[in-house]
Amino acid sequence: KEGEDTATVNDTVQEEKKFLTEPLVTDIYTADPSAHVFDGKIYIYPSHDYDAGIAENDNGDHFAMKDYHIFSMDSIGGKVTDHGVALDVKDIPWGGRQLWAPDAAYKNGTYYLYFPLKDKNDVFKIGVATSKNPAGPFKAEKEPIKGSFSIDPAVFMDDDGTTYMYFGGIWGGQLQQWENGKYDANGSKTDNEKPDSPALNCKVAKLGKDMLQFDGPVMDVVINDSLGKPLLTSDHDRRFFEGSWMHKYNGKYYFTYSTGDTHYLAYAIGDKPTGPFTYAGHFMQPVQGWTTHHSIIEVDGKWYIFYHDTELSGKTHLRNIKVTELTHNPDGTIEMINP
Ligand code: FUB
Repeated sequence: KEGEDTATVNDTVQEEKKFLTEPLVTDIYTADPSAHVFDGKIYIYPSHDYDAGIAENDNGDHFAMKDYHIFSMDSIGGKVTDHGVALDVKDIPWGGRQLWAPDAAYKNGTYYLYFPLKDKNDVFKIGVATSKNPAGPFKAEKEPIKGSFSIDPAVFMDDDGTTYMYFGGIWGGQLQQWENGKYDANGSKTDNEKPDSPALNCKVAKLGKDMLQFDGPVMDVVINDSLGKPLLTSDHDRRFFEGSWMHKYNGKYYFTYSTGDTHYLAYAIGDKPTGPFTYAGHFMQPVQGWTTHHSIIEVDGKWYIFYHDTELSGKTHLRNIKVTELTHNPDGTIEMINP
Protein backbone atom coordinates (compact mmCIF):
# COMPACT_ATOMS: atom_id res chain seq x y z
CA LYS A 1 0.00 0.00 0.00
CA GLU A 2 1.10 3.55 -0.65
CA GLY A 3 3.23 4.83 2.19
CA GLU A 4 3.71 1.39 3.79
CA ASP A 5 7.21 0.56 4.93
CA THR A 6 8.48 -1.95 2.33
CA ALA A 7 11.19 -3.25 4.65
CA THR A 8 8.58 -4.25 7.26
CA VAL A 9 6.39 -5.95 4.64
CA ASN A 10 9.39 -7.91 3.29
CA ASP A 11 10.43 -8.92 6.81
CA THR A 12 6.95 -10.23 7.51
CA VAL A 13 6.89 -12.24 4.28
CA GLN A 14 10.36 -13.70 5.05
CA GLU A 15 9.27 -14.59 8.60
CA GLU A 16 6.17 -16.37 7.34
CA LYS A 17 8.16 -18.29 4.70
CA LYS A 18 10.72 -19.36 7.32
CA PHE A 19 7.93 -20.49 9.63
CA LEU A 20 6.46 -22.56 6.82
CA THR A 21 9.55 -24.79 6.58
CA GLU A 22 10.45 -25.25 10.24
CA PRO A 23 9.30 -27.82 12.81
CA LEU A 24 6.41 -26.41 14.88
CA VAL A 25 7.53 -28.19 18.04
CA THR A 26 11.15 -28.87 18.91
CA ASP A 27 11.25 -30.04 22.54
CA ILE A 28 9.29 -33.28 22.05
CA TYR A 29 8.74 -35.42 18.93
CA THR A 30 5.35 -35.06 17.26
CA ALA A 31 3.72 -36.63 14.18
CA ASP A 32 0.44 -37.24 12.31
CA PRO A 33 -0.95 -33.72 12.94
CA SER A 34 -4.73 -33.36 12.68
CA ALA A 35 -5.47 -29.64 12.73
CA HIS A 36 -8.80 -27.89 13.36
CA VAL A 37 -10.02 -24.37 13.95
CA PHE A 38 -12.08 -24.38 17.15
CA ASP A 39 -13.46 -21.14 18.56
CA GLY A 40 -11.19 -18.99 16.36
CA LYS A 41 -7.97 -20.78 17.38
CA ILE A 42 -5.92 -23.44 15.60
CA TYR A 43 -5.62 -26.70 17.55
CA ILE A 44 -3.27 -29.50 16.53
CA TYR A 45 -3.87 -33.11 17.60
CA PRO A 46 -0.68 -35.07 16.82
CA SER A 47 0.88 -38.36 17.86
CA HIS A 48 3.60 -37.99 20.51
CA ASP A 49 6.64 -39.95 19.31
CA TYR A 50 9.30 -41.19 21.72
CA ASP A 51 12.08 -43.74 21.63
CA ALA A 52 10.98 -46.95 23.35
CA GLY A 53 14.14 -48.73 22.19
CA ILE A 54 12.18 -51.10 19.93
CA ALA A 55 13.85 -52.14 16.65
CA GLU A 56 12.22 -50.96 13.39
CA ASN A 57 10.01 -53.51 11.62
CA ASP A 58 7.24 -53.57 8.96
CA ASN A 59 4.65 -54.01 11.71
CA GLY A 60 5.51 -50.54 13.06
CA ASP A 61 6.32 -51.82 16.58
CA HIS A 62 8.84 -48.98 16.96
CA PHE A 63 5.92 -46.50 16.93
CA ALA A 64 5.23 -47.22 20.61
CA MET A 65 3.53 -43.97 21.61
CA LYS A 66 1.76 -43.84 24.98
CA ASP A 67 0.18 -40.40 25.36
CA TYR A 68 -1.04 -37.31 23.49
CA HIS A 69 -0.13 -33.64 23.81
CA ILE A 70 -2.35 -31.02 22.15
CA PHE A 71 -0.98 -27.77 20.72
CA SER A 72 -2.62 -24.47 19.80
CA MET A 73 -1.76 -21.32 17.85
CA ASP A 74 -3.68 -18.07 17.52
CA SER A 75 -2.67 -17.84 13.87
CA ILE A 76 -0.47 -19.57 11.30
CA GLY A 77 3.05 -18.39 12.15
CA GLY A 78 2.04 -17.53 15.73
CA LYS A 79 3.42 -18.92 18.99
CA VAL A 80 2.77 -22.66 19.47
CA THR A 81 1.47 -23.58 22.94
CA ASP A 82 1.85 -27.11 24.33
CA HIS A 83 -1.13 -27.88 26.58
CA GLY A 84 0.56 -30.88 28.21
CA VAL A 85 -0.66 -34.48 28.43
CA ALA A 86 -4.26 -34.65 27.24
CA LEU A 87 -4.72 -38.43 27.42
CA ASP A 88 -2.46 -41.23 28.65
CA VAL A 89 -2.74 -44.89 27.66
CA LYS A 90 -2.85 -45.89 31.35
CA ASP A 91 -6.19 -44.06 31.63
CA ILE A 92 -7.82 -45.96 28.74
CA PRO A 93 -9.60 -48.94 30.33
CA TRP A 94 -9.47 -51.19 27.24
CA GLY A 95 -5.98 -50.13 26.16
CA GLY A 96 -2.98 -52.23 25.27
CA ARG A 97 -0.23 -50.46 23.35
CA GLN A 98 0.54 -47.93 20.59
CA LEU A 99 -1.48 -44.72 20.59
CA TRP A 100 -1.28 -43.80 16.91
CA ALA A 101 -2.61 -40.91 14.81
CA PRO A 102 -5.62 -39.19 16.45
CA ASP A 103 -8.25 -36.69 15.29
CA ALA A 104 -10.77 -34.45 17.02
CA ALA A 105 -14.24 -32.98 16.52
CA TYR A 106 -16.59 -30.58 18.29
CA LYS A 107 -20.34 -30.74 18.79
CA ASN A 108 -22.77 -29.06 21.19
CA GLY A 109 -20.22 -27.90 23.78
CA THR A 110 -18.16 -31.12 23.84
CA TYR A 111 -14.83 -31.93 22.17
CA TYR A 112 -14.19 -35.48 21.01
CA LEU A 113 -10.74 -37.03 20.64
CA TYR A 114 -10.68 -40.13 18.41
CA PHE A 115 -7.66 -42.40 18.66
CA PRO A 116 -6.39 -45.76 17.38
CA LEU A 117 -4.93 -48.10 19.98
CA LYS A 118 -4.19 -51.81 20.18
CA ASP A 119 -6.46 -53.53 22.70
CA LYS A 120 -5.22 -56.09 25.21
CA ASN A 121 -5.24 -58.74 22.41
CA ASP A 122 -2.97 -56.56 20.25
CA VAL A 123 -5.76 -55.70 17.79
CA PHE A 124 -6.13 -52.06 16.68
CA LYS A 125 -9.51 -50.49 17.50
CA ILE A 126 -10.63 -46.86 17.56
CA GLY A 127 -11.50 -45.21 20.83
CA VAL A 128 -13.08 -41.91 21.78
CA ALA A 129 -12.53 -39.56 24.72
CA THR A 130 -14.38 -36.36 25.64
CA SER A 131 -13.63 -32.98 27.19
CA LYS A 132 -15.23 -29.58 27.61
CA ASN A 133 -11.90 -28.04 26.55
CA PRO A 134 -10.36 -28.46 23.06
CA ALA A 135 -6.93 -28.91 24.69
CA GLY A 136 -8.15 -31.53 27.15
CA PRO A 137 -7.62 -33.31 29.45
CA PHE A 138 -9.84 -35.95 27.79
CA LYS A 139 -11.65 -38.80 29.49
CA ALA A 140 -11.80 -42.06 27.52
CA GLU A 141 -14.94 -44.15 27.10
CA LYS A 142 -14.76 -47.59 28.72
CA GLU A 143 -14.84 -49.49 25.41
CA PRO A 144 -13.65 -48.81 21.86
CA ILE A 145 -16.23 -47.71 19.26
CA LYS A 146 -18.33 -50.77 18.43
CA GLY A 147 -17.53 -52.05 14.93
CA SER A 148 -14.31 -50.00 14.67
CA PHE A 149 -10.96 -51.48 13.67
CA SER A 150 -7.58 -50.55 12.21
CA ILE A 151 -6.06 -47.04 12.53
CA ASP A 152 -5.97 -43.37 11.53
CA PRO A 153 -9.46 -41.97 12.25
CA ALA A 154 -10.22 -38.73 10.37
CA VAL A 155 -13.53 -37.07 11.26
CA PHE A 156 -15.31 -34.81 8.81
CA MET A 157 -18.44 -32.79 9.61
CA ASP A 158 -20.37 -31.84 6.48
CA ASP A 159 -22.22 -28.52 6.15
CA ASP A 160 -25.51 -30.16 7.23
CA GLY A 161 -23.86 -31.47 10.43
CA THR A 162 -23.67 -35.10 9.26
CA THR A 163 -20.38 -36.45 10.56
CA TYR A 164 -18.27 -39.19 9.02
CA MET A 165 -15.25 -41.08 10.26
CA TYR A 166 -12.72 -42.27 7.66
CA PHE A 167 -10.32 -44.88 9.00
CA GLY A 168 -7.94 -47.67 8.11
CA GLY A 169 -4.36 -48.42 7.21
CA ILE A 170 -2.67 -51.49 5.73
CA TRP A 171 0.48 -53.35 6.90
CA GLY A 172 0.98 -52.53 10.64
CA GLY A 173 -2.44 -50.81 10.62
CA GLN A 174 -4.05 -54.29 10.22
CA LEU A 175 -6.76 -53.26 7.70
CA GLN A 176 -6.01 -56.34 5.56
CA GLN A 177 -6.67 -58.59 8.54
CA TRP A 178 -10.34 -57.50 8.52
CA GLU A 179 -10.98 -58.34 4.86
CA ASN A 180 -13.75 -60.80 5.71
CA GLY A 181 -15.37 -58.60 8.35
CA LYS A 182 -13.67 -60.40 11.27
CA TYR A 183 -10.12 -60.06 12.58
CA ASP A 184 -7.85 -62.77 11.21
CA ALA A 185 -4.82 -63.11 13.50
CA ASN A 186 -3.06 -65.24 10.87
CA GLY A 187 -3.96 -62.95 7.97
CA SER A 188 -1.59 -61.11 5.64
CA LYS A 189 0.87 -58.70 7.21
CA THR A 190 0.85 -56.35 4.22
CA ASP A 191 -2.14 -56.06 1.84
CA ASN A 192 -4.69 -58.43 0.27
CA GLU A 193 -1.83 -60.19 -1.60
CA LYS A 194 -3.84 -60.13 -4.85
CA PRO A 195 -1.84 -57.78 -7.10
CA ASP A 196 -4.38 -57.76 -9.96
CA SER A 197 -7.46 -57.27 -7.77
CA PRO A 198 -8.93 -54.00 -6.52
CA ALA A 199 -6.81 -52.59 -3.69
CA LEU A 200 -8.09 -52.61 -0.13
CA ASN A 201 -10.19 -49.53 0.52
CA CYS A 202 -10.14 -47.03 3.34
CA LYS A 203 -13.35 -47.28 5.39
CA VAL A 204 -15.99 -44.69 6.24
CA ALA A 205 -18.88 -44.77 8.71
CA LYS A 206 -21.40 -42.16 9.80
CA LEU A 207 -21.08 -41.11 13.43
CA GLY A 208 -24.24 -41.13 15.52
CA LYS A 209 -25.74 -37.97 17.01
CA ASP A 210 -23.85 -38.68 20.28
CA MET A 211 -20.54 -38.77 18.32
CA LEU A 212 -19.57 -41.83 20.38
CA GLN A 213 -20.70 -44.68 18.12
CA PHE A 214 -21.17 -45.46 14.43
CA ASP A 215 -24.66 -44.98 13.07
CA GLY A 216 -24.96 -47.39 10.16
CA PRO A 217 -22.62 -49.67 8.28
CA VAL A 218 -18.88 -49.40 7.71
CA MET A 219 -18.51 -48.64 3.98
CA ASP A 220 -15.67 -48.79 1.45
CA VAL A 221 -14.10 -45.56 0.19
CA VAL A 222 -13.83 -46.59 -3.45
CA ILE A 223 -11.16 -44.87 -5.57
CA ASN A 224 -11.54 -45.33 -9.32
CA ASP A 225 -9.20 -44.30 -12.10
CA SER A 226 -10.33 -41.90 -14.84
CA LEU A 227 -11.96 -44.83 -16.70
CA GLY A 228 -14.08 -45.73 -13.67
CA LYS A 229 -12.02 -48.82 -12.79
CA PRO A 230 -10.91 -49.36 -9.16
CA LEU A 231 -7.22 -48.88 -8.39
CA LEU A 232 -5.42 -52.22 -8.06
CA THR A 233 -3.35 -53.68 -5.23
CA SER A 234 -0.18 -53.60 -7.38
CA ASP A 235 -0.64 -49.88 -8.06
CA HIS A 236 1.54 -48.82 -5.11
CA ASP A 237 2.03 -45.30 -6.48
CA ARG A 238 -1.70 -44.54 -6.34
CA ARG A 239 -3.63 -46.96 -4.11
CA PHE A 240 -4.68 -46.11 -0.53
CA PHE A 241 -2.29 -47.14 2.27
CA GLU A 242 -3.14 -45.05 5.40
CA GLY A 243 -3.49 -41.51 6.80
CA SER A 244 -6.74 -40.32 5.18
CA TRP A 245 -8.31 -36.85 5.42
CA MET A 246 -11.42 -35.22 3.96
CA HIS A 247 -11.96 -31.58 3.01
CA LYS A 248 -14.62 -29.88 0.95
CA TYR A 249 -13.66 -27.32 -1.65
CA ASN A 250 -16.02 -25.62 -4.11
CA GLY A 251 -18.74 -28.18 -3.38
CA LYS A 252 -16.48 -31.18 -4.13
CA TYR A 253 -15.21 -33.73 -1.62
CA TYR A 254 -11.43 -34.19 -1.59
CA PHE A 255 -10.31 -37.52 -0.15
CA THR A 256 -6.57 -37.30 0.56
CA TYR A 257 -4.28 -40.08 1.80
CA SER A 258 -0.79 -41.55 1.97
CA THR A 259 0.40 -44.16 -0.53
CA GLY A 260 2.59 -45.57 2.27
CA ASP A 261 5.42 -47.63 0.81
CA THR A 262 5.79 -45.18 -2.10
CA HIS A 263 5.58 -42.21 0.31
CA TYR A 264 3.31 -39.84 -1.67
CA LEU A 265 0.28 -37.88 -0.58
CA ALA A 266 -2.46 -38.46 -3.16
CA TYR A 267 -5.99 -37.18 -3.70
CA ALA A 268 -9.25 -38.30 -5.25
CA ILE A 269 -12.34 -36.18 -5.84
CA GLY A 270 -16.00 -37.08 -5.38
CA ASP A 271 -19.50 -35.62 -5.34
CA LYS A 272 -20.47 -37.24 -2.04
CA PRO A 273 -18.55 -37.69 1.23
CA THR A 274 -18.87 -41.45 0.86
CA GLY A 275 -17.65 -41.51 -2.73
CA PRO A 276 -16.99 -43.05 -5.15
CA PHE A 277 -13.91 -40.91 -5.76
CA THR A 278 -11.90 -40.41 -8.92
CA TYR A 279 -8.14 -40.50 -8.53
CA ALA A 280 -6.71 -37.05 -9.30
CA GLY A 281 -2.95 -37.29 -8.64
CA HIS A 282 -0.21 -36.75 -6.12
CA PHE A 283 -0.03 -33.43 -4.34
CA MET A 284 2.99 -33.88 -2.07
CA GLN A 285 6.34 -35.46 -2.81
CA PRO A 286 7.88 -37.82 -0.22
CA VAL A 287 9.14 -36.21 2.97
CA GLN A 288 12.27 -37.22 4.87
CA GLY A 289 11.35 -40.41 6.83
CA TRP A 290 9.26 -43.48 5.92
CA THR A 291 5.80 -42.32 6.97
CA THR A 292 3.76 -39.49 5.57
CA HIS A 293 0.57 -38.24 7.24
CA HIS A 294 -1.30 -34.97 6.94
CA SER A 295 -4.39 -32.84 7.54
CA ILE A 296 -5.78 -29.91 5.56
CA ILE A 297 -7.65 -26.88 6.97
CA GLU A 298 -8.78 -23.44 5.87
CA VAL A 299 -7.69 -20.47 8.00
CA ASP A 300 -8.83 -16.95 7.09
CA GLY A 301 -9.47 -17.87 3.45
CA LYS A 302 -6.11 -19.65 2.92
CA TRP A 303 -5.59 -23.41 2.89
CA TYR A 304 -2.84 -25.13 4.87
CA ILE A 305 -1.47 -28.64 5.11
CA PHE A 306 -0.07 -29.94 8.39
CA TYR A 307 2.36 -32.84 7.95
CA HIS A 308 5.50 -34.31 9.46
CA ASP A 309 9.04 -35.26 8.55
CA THR A 310 12.12 -36.36 10.49
CA GLU A 311 14.25 -33.22 10.22
CA LEU A 312 15.04 -33.05 13.96
CA SER A 313 16.06 -36.69 14.56
CA GLY A 314 16.79 -38.31 11.19
CA LYS A 315 14.91 -41.34 12.63
CA THR A 316 11.71 -42.58 11.08
CA HIS A 317 9.85 -43.02 14.39
CA LEU A 318 10.92 -39.65 15.90
CA ARG A 319 9.09 -37.12 13.80
CA ASN A 320 8.30 -33.40 13.93
CA ILE A 321 5.17 -31.64 12.72
CA LYS A 322 5.19 -28.80 10.18
CA VAL A 323 2.72 -26.65 8.27
CA THR A 324 2.80 -25.19 4.79
CA GLU A 325 0.37 -23.55 2.39
CA LEU A 326 -1.78 -25.63 0.05
CA THR A 327 -3.13 -24.21 -3.21
CA HIS A 328 -6.21 -25.31 -5.15
CA ASN A 329 -5.77 -24.47 -8.83
CA PRO A 330 -8.68 -22.86 -10.71
CA ASP A 331 -9.39 -26.22 -12.44
CA GLY A 332 -9.88 -27.94 -9.05
CA THR A 333 -6.52 -29.74 -8.99
CA ILE A 334 -4.10 -29.26 -6.08
CA GLU A 335 -0.71 -27.69 -6.70
CA MET A 336 2.18 -30.08 -6.05
CA ILE A 337 4.07 -29.46 -2.80
CA ASN A 338 7.73 -30.36 -2.73
CA PRO A 339 8.71 -30.43 0.93
O1 FUB B 1 2.24 -42.71 13.77
C1 FUB B 1 1.98 -44.07 13.57
C2 FUB B 1 1.50 -44.32 12.19
O2 FUB B 1 2.48 -43.89 11.25
C3 FUB B 1 0.26 -43.56 11.80
O3 FUB B 1 -0.91 -44.08 12.34
C4 FUB B 1 0.37 -43.63 10.33
O4 FUB B 1 -0.49 -42.81 9.63
C5 FUB B 1 1.82 -43.30 10.12
O5 FUB B 1 2.06 -41.93 10.15
